[in-house]
Amino acid sequence: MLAALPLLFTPGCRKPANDQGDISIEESIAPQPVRAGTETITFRLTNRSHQPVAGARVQVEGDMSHPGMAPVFAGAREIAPGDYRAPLNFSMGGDWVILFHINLSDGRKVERQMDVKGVESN
Ligand SMILES: [Cu+2]
Repeated sequence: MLAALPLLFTPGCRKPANDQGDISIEESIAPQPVRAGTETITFRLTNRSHQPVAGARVQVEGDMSHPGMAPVFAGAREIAPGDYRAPLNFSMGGDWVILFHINLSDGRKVERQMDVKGVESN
């Protein structure tokens, strides 16, 4: 699974264009600027009709692009229908890629990703 990660580093993949394109994700991260340590990732899932997608189980994974670095994981909590939050521990400064492993309540699986570049070192 980890060996396949570089294939996900394709340009423009923040657009929900490829798989399961009816699910959109809007994400933000706080506090800013992003520093090494625990940051809060907040995201909203919506469907094609812009309705919130509730009841998804989401695991958030943080990866760095250089070898020898273990990924970090966090489970997301749904704080309102379609709104989710996860505390993710950025274990070092640098460029990160966040993967959202989304299990929808209807059983479908969706993957989304977010680039977080230039995380500051502590
Ligand atoms: Cu690293």
